[in-house]
Amino acid sequence: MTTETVRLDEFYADLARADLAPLWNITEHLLTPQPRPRAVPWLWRGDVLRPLAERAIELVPVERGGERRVLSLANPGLGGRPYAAGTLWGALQALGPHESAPAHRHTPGAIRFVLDGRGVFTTVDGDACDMRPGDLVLTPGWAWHDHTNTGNGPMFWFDGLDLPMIEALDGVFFEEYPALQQPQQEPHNRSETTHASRGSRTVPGRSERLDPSPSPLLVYRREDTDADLTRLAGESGAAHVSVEFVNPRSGASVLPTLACHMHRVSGDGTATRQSGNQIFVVYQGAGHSVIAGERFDWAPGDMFVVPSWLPVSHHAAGADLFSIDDSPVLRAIGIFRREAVA
Ligand code: 1HN
Repeated sequence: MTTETVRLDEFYADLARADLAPLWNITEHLLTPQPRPRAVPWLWRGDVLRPLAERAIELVPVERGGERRVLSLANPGLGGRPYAAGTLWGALQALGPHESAPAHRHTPGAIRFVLDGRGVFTTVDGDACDMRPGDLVLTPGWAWHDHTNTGNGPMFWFDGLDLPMIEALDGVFFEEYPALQQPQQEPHNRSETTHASRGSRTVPGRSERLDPSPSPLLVYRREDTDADLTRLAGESGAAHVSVEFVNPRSGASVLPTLACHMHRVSGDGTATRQSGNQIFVVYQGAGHSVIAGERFDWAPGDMFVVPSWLPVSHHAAGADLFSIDDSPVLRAIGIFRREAVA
């Protein structure tokens, strides 16, 4: 060996001993020309999810410790982690008749999009928010929350959380409420009474505003969303119309980390891509989406993931899709990109 090689070998050994990694030898791709999400495009069928959630109701109680009866969407690209995408948690939650899920709070923020059933309310910092199919209910980060099913049937909803982002920031805190349930204020739906009429609940397309505070309005009703989409589709005549649910006070996304949209697809949509991840939940109607050239057929109750920067287009004769994405975080740091793809 030449002295040069010996000196170099010694140098690399000394670097490793000093817990240093020379950038010129790092083989994993750090600065990729474009996002390279490890999560893959994936669809979970409602007719697979639902019977499994029903079996969970029969077999698994909702208790302290487990806290929730939740089937998390585990993206096959993420090596067994319980995340739908690198930055997003998505899941189906089930609550049986006369059950409650214990009160707790955590720094990750959550949204619920109700799929089926009646009789559940989620109490958020004392405000009991009644849940009906098609409603969006918020539990902002660090708000106490518990779910109560007063009905005679099971209830099912989609849970979306920013948990993977908060975990990446090493910012997860969790606390149990001292009792199983919080006291509930009467009447229910106080946030709605106070805030629903004080500003718009949705905006066409996507909000450009930013707000570090979550929306004080905690419930967005299906009837209002439906009316907004119907009006927008009538005015624009477009095949695909979308509204974003917004904070009526600031016009920003509902949570500082998560944007929620409802899309009405009638016809063939055009392909777009955006930085950051998206989860879609089919509320009504059947159709299909093409993600990076791969076709995913869907029906009500299906959930699918569009990882960062992959082109997606939606196609249906008439369908409503709910979605969450992490765009408020990318926008807050000035790196959000969205474009049409030919
Ligand atoms: C959580 O608290 C809920 O409150 C749902 O319903 C899903 C997933 C991960 C961590 C906490 C809920 C969750 C969660």
